[in-house]
Amino acid sequence: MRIVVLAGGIGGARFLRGLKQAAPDADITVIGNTGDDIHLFGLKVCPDLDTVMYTLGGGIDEEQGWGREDETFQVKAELAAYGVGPEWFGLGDRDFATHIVRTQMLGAGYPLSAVTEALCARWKPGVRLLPMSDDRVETHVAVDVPDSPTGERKAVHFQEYWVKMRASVEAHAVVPVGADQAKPAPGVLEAVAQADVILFPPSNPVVSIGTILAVPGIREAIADAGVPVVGLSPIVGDAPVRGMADKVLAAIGVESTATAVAQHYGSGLLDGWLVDTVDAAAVAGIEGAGIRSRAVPLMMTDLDATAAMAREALALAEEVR
Ligand code: GDP
Ligand code: FO1
Ligand code: CA
Repeated sequence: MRIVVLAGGIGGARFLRGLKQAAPDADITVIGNTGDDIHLFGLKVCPDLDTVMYTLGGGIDEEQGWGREDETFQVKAELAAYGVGPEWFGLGDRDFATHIVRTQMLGAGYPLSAVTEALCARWKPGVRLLPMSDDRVETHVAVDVPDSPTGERKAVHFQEYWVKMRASVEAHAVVPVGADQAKPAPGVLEAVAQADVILFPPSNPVVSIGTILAVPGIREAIADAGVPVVGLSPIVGDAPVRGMADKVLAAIGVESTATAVAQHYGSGLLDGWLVDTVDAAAVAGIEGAGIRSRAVPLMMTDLDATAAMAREALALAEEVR
């Protein structure tokens, strides 16, 4: 079975671990979000691709969910001693090597998709990991300029909003800068067209899956694939399980509920939507919107629980096929 998964960072990566256990013989292609990418110290950093690669390859800091295990921060400290920041983004020594190799290969002319394949030759994630695009896309967030008498706004890089500001202020708009001009990376549209099932893991609907869908051609290819498209809600009990997805959902006028997120994707894109058992009352309304829905446990507390979620998603896909 050929499965295509659109993935952000932690939510996507952890779900993929469960999917690999649930469907060990499946051929899994992951279309990864690159809107979180940022250039720091002259290096290209791809947080969501790296989170998937390290999580599936066995190099992730499990507790944190991003970055390398057994990490040290000597380079960061040395840069700070030169007064070179940003100090708010914690790039570790082991992680730096990934960004150096990536930047070196990009400088030599390789596209990001080829670079990602080369990095994965080391980590062997057991899936085919494709960036959504080889073209530069960087999400920005419109926020108020503090204390501006004229109510001025400014755009900050997504990482500045998420990591430095901890999404503590209102997001007025979320813009995947460059997405409108970006082309799907080689293999992306082909994988979608050849898929037997397409899954949206419990990734951020705005800055992870929303960004991937903003690359012209990808949303259309999914809608036209003619195979079941099934998602799992990242919102449980009217709040994100982890992180600040509510802030970026508010920016696009979507409530932080499992129902609102399903309706946001819409029945034109989604065939099935899993909600957590605490949201069982939402199932009828989602089905009323033309999307088949089931309430099952959706907390990725361990690998077995996550594999059970993946089996439920595949079972729902068979129901709607
Ligand atoms: P990020 O790029 O690291 O933010 O990761 P993703 O975009 O892939 O996923 C983030 C989303 O995962 C958040 O909105 C969380 O609510 C969701 N999430 C994290 N852990 C769980 C879980 O155990 N169950 C569910 N249903 N969602 C989760
Ligand atoms: N998240 C943080 O909250 N603080 C950090 O210092 C930080 C550093 C970092 C370095 C490499 C990397 O791949 C990810 C990193 N993240 C950090 C996670 C991250 O950038 C965000 O959580 C995501 O982009 C949102 O998906
Ligand atoms: Ca992300």
